[in-house]
Amino acid sequence: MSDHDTALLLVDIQNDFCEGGSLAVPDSNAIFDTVNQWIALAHGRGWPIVASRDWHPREHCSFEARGGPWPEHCVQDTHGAEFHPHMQLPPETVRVSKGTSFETDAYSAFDGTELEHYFRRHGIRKLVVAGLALDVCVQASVRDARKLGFDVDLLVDGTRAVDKAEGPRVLQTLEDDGVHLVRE
Ligand code: VGL
Ligand code: ZN
Repeated sequence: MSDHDTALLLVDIQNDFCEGGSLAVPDSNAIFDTVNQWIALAHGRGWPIVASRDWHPREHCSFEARGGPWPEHCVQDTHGAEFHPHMQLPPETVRVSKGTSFETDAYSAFDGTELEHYFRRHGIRKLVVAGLALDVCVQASVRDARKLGFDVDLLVDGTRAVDKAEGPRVLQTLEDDGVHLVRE
């Protein structure tokens, strides 16, 4: 198989979005088997691996204390903002930070990061995507990827929704948008 044009994109797999975190996604710890299998596969095939992280300054506009929709989460350089230790990232993983401005939020890994340029420079046309949360940052990232013309495989077992009831609807919407849903 020729797959020199494929990259693995892991969205926001950080302590605060996992079980025990301040914005814990239900059942999120169930994603690690799939995530780590695909990291190993990507590593073996020499695909670029990109891990995005939500990386907010203190008093970010998305926090409830500022009138935003979310509890405080992923504050820069705190434990909650660290990549979850169960995710076995190889050293050459490209880390991308987003949501770093005080007054602007960024759900998509492409928003304000110039990640598109990194993929283009490496001749990437296809993305395999997993991460948290399905109904927030994974959805936004995948929609942007489709708008930018990337082929997208979404790892259904490697993602979970914050609002559990939203999960199936989001998957359907993404599939309608041309995303390939991969169930192991
Ligand atoms: C996210 C809520 C707030 C996410 C980020 O990564 O899905 N969700 N900020
Ligand atoms: Zn956030």
